[in-house]
Amino acid sequence: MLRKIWTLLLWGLVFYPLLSAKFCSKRYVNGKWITQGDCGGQEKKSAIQKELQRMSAIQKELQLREAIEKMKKRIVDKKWVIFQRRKYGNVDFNRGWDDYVNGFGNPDGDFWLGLEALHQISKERNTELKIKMISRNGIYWVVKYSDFSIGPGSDKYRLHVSSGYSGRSGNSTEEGDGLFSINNQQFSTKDADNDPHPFSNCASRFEGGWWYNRCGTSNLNANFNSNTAGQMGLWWWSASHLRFSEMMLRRRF
Ligand SMILES: [Ca+2]
Repeated sequence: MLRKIWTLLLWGLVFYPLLSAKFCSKRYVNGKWITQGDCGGQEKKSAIQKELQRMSAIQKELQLREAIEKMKKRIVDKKWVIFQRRKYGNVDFNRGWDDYVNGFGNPDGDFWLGLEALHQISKERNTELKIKMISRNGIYWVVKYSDFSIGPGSDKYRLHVSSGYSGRSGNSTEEGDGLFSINNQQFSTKDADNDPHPFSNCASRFEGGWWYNRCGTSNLNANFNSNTAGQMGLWWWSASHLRFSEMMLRRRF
């Protein structure tokens, strides 16, 4: 009999925490959270989860800062500095203003360097722009603007490109000055509509921050994986659903 009681007690010790954890619940009563059961395990788990997310965000931030430092050196050395890449489609570009200002993504993969860094690098107005693209049909082409700079945050990082545009693809669909209609426009994101379209927030409509007009002739920050009817994915002039883009700048003198 005594042995049976001991056995029951032992099983109780094993199962009680499991059962009570299983029945952990929280209710909001009269302005307070009431906890029922043992929620300690779950809280600990979510704290660890949060800490891991924080560490991963810090790591990404450091990678980006490191990339910016390297790029500053490349700028001094008059080498090309890549500031935007779309290749894998695994980074979300449908982001808010702060992300576009500070940069996001992985500098070895898909990323956006950040508007503030772009402004700092180009503010002396002696930088040129080159963009490499691959269409959905696999056609590769390059466009160049001999003058490229980004205005300050107080002017919403306005785009300035020269008229000295040159393209090279050998295909009329891709040929075209994709920045023509958005030159001298401010930057817009889904939460900061600075485009002149009176009825639309172009950044929300095309799922990515960009310099828009009404709405424009290009967007290399649009939804890479878009296959919704009416959406064009990454587009340049009359070519839509591009499979690759790399935007880069270089000091001219
Ligand atoms: Ca608008």
